[in-house]
Amino acid sequence: IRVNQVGYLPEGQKVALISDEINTNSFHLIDLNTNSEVYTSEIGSAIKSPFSDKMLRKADFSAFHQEGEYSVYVEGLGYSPPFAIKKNVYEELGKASAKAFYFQRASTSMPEEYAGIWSRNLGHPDDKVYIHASAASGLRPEGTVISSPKGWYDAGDYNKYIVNSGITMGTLLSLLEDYPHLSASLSLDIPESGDNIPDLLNEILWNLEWMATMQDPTDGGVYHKLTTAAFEGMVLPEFATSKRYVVAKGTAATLDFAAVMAQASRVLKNFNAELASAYLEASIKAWKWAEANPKIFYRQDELNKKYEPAIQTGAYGDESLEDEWVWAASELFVSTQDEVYLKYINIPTNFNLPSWNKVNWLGYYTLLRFEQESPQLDLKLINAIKANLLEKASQYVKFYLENPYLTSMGSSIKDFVWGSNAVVSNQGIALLYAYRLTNDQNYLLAAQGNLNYILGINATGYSFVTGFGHHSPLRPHHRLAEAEPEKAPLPGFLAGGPNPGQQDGCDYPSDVPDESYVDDACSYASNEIAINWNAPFVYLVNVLNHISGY
Ligand code: 9MR
Repeated sequence: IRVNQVGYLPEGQKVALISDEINTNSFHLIDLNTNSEVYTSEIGSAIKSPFSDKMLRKADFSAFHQEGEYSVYVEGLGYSPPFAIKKNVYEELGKASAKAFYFQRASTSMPEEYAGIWSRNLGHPDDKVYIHASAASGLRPEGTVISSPKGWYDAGDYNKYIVNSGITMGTLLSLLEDYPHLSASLSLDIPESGDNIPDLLNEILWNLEWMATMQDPTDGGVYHKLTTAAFEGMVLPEFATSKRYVVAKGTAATLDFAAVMAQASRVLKNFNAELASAYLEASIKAWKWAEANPKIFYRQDELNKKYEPAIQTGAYGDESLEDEWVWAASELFVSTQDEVYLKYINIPTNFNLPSWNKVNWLGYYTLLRFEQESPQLDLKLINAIKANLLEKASQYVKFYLENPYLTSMGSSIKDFVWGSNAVVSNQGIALLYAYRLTNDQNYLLAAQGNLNYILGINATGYSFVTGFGHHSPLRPHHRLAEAEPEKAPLPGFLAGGPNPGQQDGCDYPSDVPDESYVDDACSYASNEIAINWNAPFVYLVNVLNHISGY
């Protein structure tokens, strides 16, 4: 019996999913505090799972509104995991998913006051980072030492990658721009809490300050990543002391940097005007470097043939950069109102979901957000953005209504990629934009369906966020967690999710796409955590909590 293991809003839609292994036709809602039955109803007819032979049936208890702790009981099957029905039921989860970024901070100790049982000593000061042979240029020959502190660890590993910081920052900054009140009220209990800057922005600044150091001040180009040569062991940061390098500058990293800095300059304007203008300047400088160097791809294997030491960490290589141009140009256009950027923003002919290597729609979302303030924008462009977004969102709704898991996830088999939980989260964001455009409740319901999927109504039965739900990941591929296996995993982190690619070669319980998940630290392809997966989840869960917070 699959339920949203965190819970349901009193007035919201409430559905559980039941596997058709039994003949029983009714289900019962059990109040776990009084151990009594409070509601009973019929189970719906069986629908086949799109990916396996499983037959699934709906148990709808939307008509029940009483707050409390419950379980769904079906004779012959037993009890579902427990869940709550409660106002603001996603509030703690929303905070924890944002607080997860604090836990990912490099270059700091983590006192108990903010980190609880996950307190730790300082690691990765990154005040002595080496210019790798692949990055040598001008005033910075190979071996030059630079300082590049702060930033977030990318994922389960301890490296800091500009390309992946790009989409992560774009997503979080967009949450600040789309829902300023929500963002201002999100209290994260971090060292900066209580100053006059929203906690979420303070958290973002930790990574922004690092990103700023990744630009070569002489020419404006941006280093692709800051990394050790090989991945570190499963140890705490203070013991992960291998030499760290910045490697080759690249066009993708530089354009992503330009986009983030331009967007950050808008968000920061009201809080720190000086920093805002410095970041806008950095953005323009990066843009100019990219214009002069439009095809510098990060090709790790080729670089490894030429330079030492060989770099074995995450490549984030991307050779199709039209989308990066669109994103950077959109952010720069909105921040500067300079029409020179417009010619880089092509009219979209379809919608593609944001991912670390496909970022054009981050730009289009921004243009939509600033439609009113930007009369220079071609109406054809704006209309195409809206039409393509709504077309895709309607397809998501259609699939959500038809498939037994009641989510847009899986409308394409390609949804189940490495980091599929970022896919379901980003689909949720697209649905929320469609809802903002049209006020059509169906988009909102489908977005909620995606949250339900993440929190338990999926083929694996896991709630994919550490620390939330009765059956959630205990062994994520996360060095901070694996270094101290006696502790519960750090909370608020979204696992990568089902991935039939199974590139890690671990022992998976199933090869079926939506079941290809294993809660084992071995499984970096299905059970790693990553900043670009948490960011869209932070957006989805906090916005749903905010707009349906009855
Ligand atoms: O999220 C990335 C995924 O799309 C790629 O297929 C995969 C292999 O290149 O890499 C993933 O990113 C990892 C990065 O390379 C290193 N840090 C951990 C990231 C999440 O697994």
